[in-house]
Amino acid sequence: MIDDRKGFKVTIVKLGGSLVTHKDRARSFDQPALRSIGRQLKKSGLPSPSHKLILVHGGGSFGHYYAKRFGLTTKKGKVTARGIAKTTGAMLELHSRIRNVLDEFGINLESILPSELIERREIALSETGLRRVRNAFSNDLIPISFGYVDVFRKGASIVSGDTICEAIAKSIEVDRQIFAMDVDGIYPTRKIQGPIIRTLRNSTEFLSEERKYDVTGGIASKVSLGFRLREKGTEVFFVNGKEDERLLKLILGHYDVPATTIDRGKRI
Ligand code: IP8
Repeated sequence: MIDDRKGFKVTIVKLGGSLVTHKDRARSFDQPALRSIGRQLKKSGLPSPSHKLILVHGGGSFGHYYAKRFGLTTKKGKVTARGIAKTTGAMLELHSRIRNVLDEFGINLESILPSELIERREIALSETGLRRVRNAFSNDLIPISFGYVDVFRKGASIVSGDTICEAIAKSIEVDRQIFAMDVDGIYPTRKIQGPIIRTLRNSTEFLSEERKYDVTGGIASKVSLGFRLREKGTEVFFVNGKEDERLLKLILGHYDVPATTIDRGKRI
């Protein structure tokens, strides 16, 4: 941990691809969902001197659509130049659409390209990444990054926004990680119906549901990540980002909202 900050809390909000896009329709941006996020972030009044926010977004039907179409996965593999260009282009387009909506709410973002932010081999922030985050904080900006395509000497792979969250949490003490989704939390069955699990005690007590265009592991890998973060002391929540200011309340530390959390003190 190369962390010399203190005196303020850090909350990461991961805007899931299922929230910011219609995941089952290629390149379909969910404007109303983003407006709801914009309203809630604005109302939070963050960043403040005592509480900083970091945003990370996923690929949804932008990045994942092209990744699937051109055979890019989280494993390094040979892919066509066209596949890399289309997938990266779709992520940049989604990123700029997200920026535009949040900007309408007066939210001041500092985009940090994932390739500048993380140290590829270690799942940690690079020196540049750490400096960029600190500088954003000290200028009252909200750093925002996203899942991306990592291009190697030969081949490429997909790096999930979740991995970026993990990298941040390795280098900066993160107090709270909120996964904002299009459903109310984690469900015990594949049906995504009925009551959610309010507190997850182990990473296998639910059945995951894979969506049509998801190449980075869906909810199962998100839950395992949640447990790894919880082990480090980060409070973890899975919440519906569109509903009744639930995200806002969690950001402000009011935990009495429908959401799934991970039990403190339990092991994976
Ligand atoms: O939706 C994936 O990010 P995620 C990014 O956070 C791409 O897993 C390029 C598909």
